Amino acid sequence: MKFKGVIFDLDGVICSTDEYHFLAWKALADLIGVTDFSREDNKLQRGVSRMESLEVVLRKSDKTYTDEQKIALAETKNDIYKNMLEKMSEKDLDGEVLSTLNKLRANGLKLAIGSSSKNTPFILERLGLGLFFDAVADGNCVTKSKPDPEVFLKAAEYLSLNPEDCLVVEDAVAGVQAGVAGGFKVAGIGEASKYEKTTYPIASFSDLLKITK
Ligand code: B16
Ligand code: MG
Repeated sequence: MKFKGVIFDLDGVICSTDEYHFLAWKALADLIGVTDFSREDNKLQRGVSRMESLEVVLRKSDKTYTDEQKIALAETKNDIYKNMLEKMSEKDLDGEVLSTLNKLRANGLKLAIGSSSKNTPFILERLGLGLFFDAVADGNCVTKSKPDPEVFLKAAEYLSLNPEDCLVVEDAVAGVQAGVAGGFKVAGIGEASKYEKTTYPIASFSDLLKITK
């Protein structure tokens, strides 16, 4: 067995909340008169913190905002996003993702989450995965966001495993950079499958079964 554990990013890997993030940022951009916020801009928000994501929007605005106003804008976006999350249920967990997670566990691997999101506990609960993972490291327990490796190093520590024994699974360039910086091998899906630093580009979530064998 090549690995003892797998650490999954959440948004864009376990579930499609990356789309909700985009829609909520787009709604906030419209509210403040930034009408050309695009999916290309959204790629720069993947994996990074909420406040760093806000800066991606504000770079497109000609107005300046105080720190207090920025916090209020981030809260407005998060309220829009949480409204979308509230409509989620176990039906939003892809069948291939669930069966692959169960097979990885049956193969003896420890499974963890390593996400920048402060909404991680709520999303996992909505998906029926509230008690599923052996460890959860998220935006609530780190001081530095991806591409810093802190969240993945915490997840490995919670699993009592060394980075070289864990595979990180990511959809974002910043997330792959975080994994590599922490000494992990990284499987990349979606956007991350096209990134040159990704160790194992994958087309489908179940490809993880081949990589970890
Ligand atoms: P929140 P991940 C990241 O989650 C998202 O990719 C990123 O777009 C978002 O800004 C960040 O979480 C913070 O999310 O506002 O919910 O705390 O991809 O690391 O699972
Ligand atoms: Mg992600």
